[in-house]
Amino acid sequence: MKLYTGNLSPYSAKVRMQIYAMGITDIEFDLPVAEFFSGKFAKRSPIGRIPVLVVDEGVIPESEVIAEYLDELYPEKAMVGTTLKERADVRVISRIADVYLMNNIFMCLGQLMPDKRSEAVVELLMGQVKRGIGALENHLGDGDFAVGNTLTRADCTLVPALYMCQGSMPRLGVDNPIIGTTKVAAYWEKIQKNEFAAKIMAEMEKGMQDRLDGTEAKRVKEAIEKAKQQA
Ligand SMILES: N[C@@H](CCC(=O)N[C@@H](CS)C(=O)NCC(=O)O)C(=O)O
Repeated sequence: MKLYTGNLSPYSAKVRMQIYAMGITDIEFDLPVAEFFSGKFAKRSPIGRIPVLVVDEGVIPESEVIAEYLDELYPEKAMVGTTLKERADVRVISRIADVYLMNNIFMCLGQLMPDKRSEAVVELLMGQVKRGIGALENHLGDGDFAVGNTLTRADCTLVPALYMCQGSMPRLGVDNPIIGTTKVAAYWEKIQKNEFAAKIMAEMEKGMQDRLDGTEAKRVKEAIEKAKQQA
């Protein structure tokens, strides 16, 4: 199997965290750089976004669907909890992180440049994130992890989402909404010490560093030139 993934992509980081935590070693990580950065990735996967899992029968897009596929492929290592209610809780928290946090922050990233920013867009989307953080505050349990006392898919989705709340929202001129919460703040402090959480956060940091210092741009330019020569 192959996972099309990028260091900086929070949706990819979520799937990588699950792969590391499940101890899956037969998935190669790759990204067709020229295609992805020139808007031609839809040739590989019609949704045109990463992550994408490539399996023998074809491609599987959407991080949440890939996460469930991996759980079903390796049921003995599945990360969705044990009891029916626990499994529902994992799905609810994963959806809060994905739909209400990550998606809204991600859509707002086009507003990062203060001189080109639409404050109305920022207000709309960041308002949704703050509401999502409120929902998370009400749904987090009292155990060591997001749901109960074991690492689940809920943690894999929450880590990149909270990482973005902390890192990206201040860059949009909005306070980090984790500050001022009780359960979310305590959870966030604790989960960052988990080895798999720490690993994907380091990868996202590296992706950000590559973007800021021009390494990514250089890699993209070289890949596009190579693709042109091969065409
Ligand atoms: N709902 C999707 C979102 C994936 C997504 O938006 N990925 C971003 C990178 S983090 C992407 O590929 N963006 C490229 C684009 O929008 O063209 C998922 O959960 O996998």
